[in-house]
Amino acid sequence: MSEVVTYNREGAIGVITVNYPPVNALGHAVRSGLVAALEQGQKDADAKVLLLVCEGRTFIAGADIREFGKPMQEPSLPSVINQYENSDKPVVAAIHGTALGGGLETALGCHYRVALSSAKVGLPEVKLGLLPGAGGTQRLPRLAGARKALEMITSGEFVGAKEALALGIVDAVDDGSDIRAVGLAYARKVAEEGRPVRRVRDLTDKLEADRGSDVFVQFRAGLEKKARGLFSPFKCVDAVEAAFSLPFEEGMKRERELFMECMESPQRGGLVHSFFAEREASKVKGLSKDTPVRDVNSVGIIGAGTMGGGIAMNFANVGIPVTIVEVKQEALDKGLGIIRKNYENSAKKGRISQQQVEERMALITGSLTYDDFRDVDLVIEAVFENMAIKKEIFGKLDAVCKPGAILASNTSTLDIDEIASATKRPEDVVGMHFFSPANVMKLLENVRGSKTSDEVKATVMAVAKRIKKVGVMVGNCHGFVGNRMLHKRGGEAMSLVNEGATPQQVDKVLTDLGYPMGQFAMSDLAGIDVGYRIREERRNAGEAVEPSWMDKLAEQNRLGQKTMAGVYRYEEGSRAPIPDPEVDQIIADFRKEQGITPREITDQEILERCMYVMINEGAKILEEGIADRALDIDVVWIYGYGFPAYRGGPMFWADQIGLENILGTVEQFYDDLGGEQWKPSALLQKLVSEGRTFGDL
Ligand code: 3H9
Repeated sequence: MSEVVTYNREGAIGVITVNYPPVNALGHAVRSGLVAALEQGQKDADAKVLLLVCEGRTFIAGADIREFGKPMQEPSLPSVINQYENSDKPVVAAIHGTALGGGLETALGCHYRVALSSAKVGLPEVKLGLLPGAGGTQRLPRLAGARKALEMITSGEFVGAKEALALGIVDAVDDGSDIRAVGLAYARKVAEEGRPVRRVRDLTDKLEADRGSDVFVQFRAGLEKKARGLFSPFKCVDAVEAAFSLPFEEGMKRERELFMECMESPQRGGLVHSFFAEREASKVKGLSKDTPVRDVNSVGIIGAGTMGGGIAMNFANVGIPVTIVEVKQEALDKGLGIIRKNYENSAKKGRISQQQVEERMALITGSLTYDDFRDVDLVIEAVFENMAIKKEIFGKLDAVCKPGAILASNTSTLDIDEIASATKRPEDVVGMHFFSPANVMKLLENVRGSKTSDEVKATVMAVAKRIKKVGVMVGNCHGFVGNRMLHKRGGEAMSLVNEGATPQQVDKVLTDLGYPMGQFAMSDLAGIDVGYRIREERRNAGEAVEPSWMDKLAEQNRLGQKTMAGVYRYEEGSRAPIPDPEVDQIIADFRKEQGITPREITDQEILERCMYVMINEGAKILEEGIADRALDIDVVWIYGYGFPAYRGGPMFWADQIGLENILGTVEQFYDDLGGEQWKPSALLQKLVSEGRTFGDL
């Protein structure tokens, strides 16, 4: 008998227990154990009803993702589930935690389902570039109808037990907490009432009701917008449609074919990498699991601007009180007003209730004095990028804050060590770099200074989790990981236009790759003055910074979306960038002024210059230990800049292109164009000479 699946009998109930931490995933041992335990239950003459239940924190959370891409070992999951459905003794699945993917499919193969009210169910395969491949696309519509099945399968979102009950996905919900007891009680009821086996595959009423409806056409049309560039959501619709157009067995075959197409798609590889990268990133290299974590039960924020306000919302959203300090009452009132407006908008969209708006607002207090930071556990400074001001602020914080308070800066570029030097407690100083809009973007780039203590590092990573962000720990350098790479891409994009490309051409290459917006649309969003100020500062510091047509935009007060004109122009009430002939003229004049004869630039050159410059910089970032692993860089780009998760992040993408190809092109650009950014990274050269990849590091 398998150790991970056991069989025992309790009265008339044969109990099949899965115990495969952490999430009871359906690895080979579990699949074969399930078959063996079922056989035992079938043979056990005293077992009238069988119960499938799991130990630990959850019911089966899906197929074992670590087995993907390896040869499949029998028994396959569809065949295991088939055997459960074919059982002539009723089988009850008792669900706690999350029944996901293959886990929910296993439960759907059972004849009855009972769930704790705290449980959730879902088919999240689409988030891994797959579709439910063990009958989910055929059985779920038989219980929940076409629309709900399509919604769940194409979005991958979970539904709570009560909703699952209303939809017919589970048969009973129990408020108890002991799943074994709840399952046994339900199974006894099934036995006592002599309920028959009820096979989902034989149910037809929901199929009849939806057959011939235009719901599939509607869904495909909706996905054209929502799932741009993605492969598997469309295959999910095809598979669900097969439940309506084909008999069960044929539908299962169709599901299998479509599942295999998804399995072989490169998007599956990228999305699975992203899944594990996100989880690995939370484990900081060199930081012991047992590192103590400080309590963070109150937070102070300096600055009620866009960043400060957005940061405050993250804490209020999870019930942590926040004090925001501003210099002037007017700025404070304005900032608090914007926060309220954001919450009210969420309430209007039905995302939160009006009561939640009030509860969250009640957690946010405005103040004009640092004295109110006396008792807070964490302060985050979010004022504009100026070292002298930041140092002055940190000096004041050092004087006011209690011992053990964490002093964090939301700087996106500046030296954390220099900021820390303004205090007598550099071990408590750390960077917490949020991405705009801070209440929406998932990334939290935590920056360690040279003296930041392990306890503080562990705490800010824990804070990220608590406020539902994806935390990545990075080292201290200009721009850290994300902006350091972005600045290289920005410089290259600007030069490409100097040389002959149009901004729209550059942006299109990037959006075709899967970014939600291109470099220049992003500059308009962030403000053209931001980059201009940085270039001016560098020029004033004596650096040789190329002149640019973008300087001209700033000088003409074309500052981006906020002035309705930047690289593009904008119309009232819309954020859609519109190409502007005035900008074409500015660019043409600039080229003339600089004596540049524009040349034809191919999309391939744009792709290589914008992306390879980032990869080369990413390799330097790894070389210098600013990022610990290539996957940390991937996570920064996926969650901070919308790099398409289905491409796995820029470093994973580079491995797919082939590092040898990339190095060859980087060397060529270094010869042709020069510039520090094209100097090949020593790590990239080393990996190529050893035939290794970033993923091997
Ligand atoms: C599928 O089922 C295909 C079928 O339709 C067809 C087959 C033919 N496998 O997220 P956490 C690990 S596709 C292997 O930190 P939480 C995870 O890596 C699958 N490992 O915890 C981590 O490991 P570590 C459909 C898995 O409480 C640990 O478990 N299912 C799997 O925040 C804890 O994870 C899904 O897509 C897995 N399936 O969230 C569900 N799942 O400790 C994916 C987790 O070494 N999983 N691990 O870092 C989740 O959504 C969340 O993990 C879950 C728990 C909600 C379950």
